[in-house]
Amino acid sequence: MTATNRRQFISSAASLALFAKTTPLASQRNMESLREKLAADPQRPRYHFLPTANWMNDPNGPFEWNSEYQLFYQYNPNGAFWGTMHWGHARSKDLVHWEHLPIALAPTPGGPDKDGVFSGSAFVNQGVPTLVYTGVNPEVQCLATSSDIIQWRKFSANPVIAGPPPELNVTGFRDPSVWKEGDTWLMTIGAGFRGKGGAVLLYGSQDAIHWDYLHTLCEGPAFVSQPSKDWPAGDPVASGEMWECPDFFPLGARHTLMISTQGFVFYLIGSYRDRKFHPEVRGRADLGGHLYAAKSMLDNKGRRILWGWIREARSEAASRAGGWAGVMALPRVLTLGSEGLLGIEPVEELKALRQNHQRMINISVTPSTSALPEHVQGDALEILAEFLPGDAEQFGLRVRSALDRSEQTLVLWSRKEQGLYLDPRQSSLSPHAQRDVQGGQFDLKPGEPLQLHVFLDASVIEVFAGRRACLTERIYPTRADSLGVSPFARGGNARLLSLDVWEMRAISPDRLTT
Ligand code: DQQ
Repeated sequence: MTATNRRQFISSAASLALFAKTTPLASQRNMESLREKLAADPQRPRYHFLPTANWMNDPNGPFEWNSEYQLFYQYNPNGAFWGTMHWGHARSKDLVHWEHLPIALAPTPGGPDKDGVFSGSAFVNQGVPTLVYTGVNPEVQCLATSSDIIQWRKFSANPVIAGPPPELNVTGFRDPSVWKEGDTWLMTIGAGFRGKGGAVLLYGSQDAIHWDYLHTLCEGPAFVSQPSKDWPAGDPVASGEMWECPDFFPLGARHTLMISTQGFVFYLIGSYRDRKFHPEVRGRADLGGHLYAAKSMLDNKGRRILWGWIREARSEAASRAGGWAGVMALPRVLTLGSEGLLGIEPVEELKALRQNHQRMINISVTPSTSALPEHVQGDALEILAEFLPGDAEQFGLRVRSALDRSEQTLVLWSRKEQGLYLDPRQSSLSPHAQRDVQGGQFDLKPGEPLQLHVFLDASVIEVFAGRRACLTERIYPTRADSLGVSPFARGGNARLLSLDVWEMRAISPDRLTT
């Protein structure tokens, strides 16, 4: 038994013993059968973070404490559906392996968060780890502190902000984020105005308890004309009149604002003067259709790390039947990229999971190419591919492909659109799976190879392209042989300069169920 396995065994044995002592026999049996089901579920990722069971959505308050990454998340302990929002909690020494911790925050009956502990952030005030979050009905901002990072005590005078400035008439008032400038604490809160668009409200404080409204940090109209279909029409989030989970931070010599609205995550890069943000460029932080509520942190190595919630793209009935919903995206390092746009790459710590490397070079890819010289397959893979476009109209990788191609997913670049896409139309035979093509603009400069960095993990696919774009999606292949990887080209020939494939080790023996 390796040291890691031994540690995992001891910690799961200890939690089993505690579980056995404190839980009635009938629910122990239910839990054990759920645990077995989850551990054997082929759709459940093996190296992405996710809770032991049930529903997860937004990442909340990521920060480093005692050299450990603390990750909180919106969590419903009552099942694999949205509702009764709590803050789940986990920590990691390496951004890859996780230890589940007790629920950090739960609604307090009769309190300002009685109907849900919604999203927020973490900050350290005079050495004390502090969480700031939204209580709902009505939306108000609250604080909680901890002396051991595990037990969180809510501030006795919550809420610290009892509502938006009444004259503003906002569409929403949630998802606070706090930082310090000189002696002044600042807080952003997501909001918006009907008929105008989204907004980020800025508050200031000297003690992080008494807050004054200053002004809007930034406002803006809808980002896209076609929002995600998953938000009901008329909802201010769907129309872009409510910006959720604003995240504002310096990046290189500029400032960046991340916003979740209309079903997508957008970034704005610009300048910050007199406590006002002036955006100059903007883009999609992810070209897929299922990454949302992204939230960043600065780690001790000085890296700006982005977390995001990967939503399900299957029916609620399928999630409920599965017993779990929602996955945390792999941590991504943000940089100020060339031409002032966002640079985005997976953290290098993920390399620790690589095993069984295969490498192939210089392969001509034509419309009749259907396989690689070596057999490559898997549903937990890291793939690094570099293509020269040649004269192909479209080219890329076919993944999770069944032997008879009845299931397959395409990652492709299209010359006509100068775009990067994921085509999941044949990804699954299940009637419960959404299968919309997702993607967006991705220009290749003349002579520039397309670098695709793909992570496959059961129902998750994350594609990083050229260190400056990312596309995250969910796919639900049903067939046991839907594992194949091969290149393809249409309307001409491309060249696969190199292909590196690693199998990825699981981060726990039971798909993080322990
Ligand atoms: N999710 C939270 C809200 C936030 C939304 C509730 C974004 O605080 O606005 O679970 O996904």
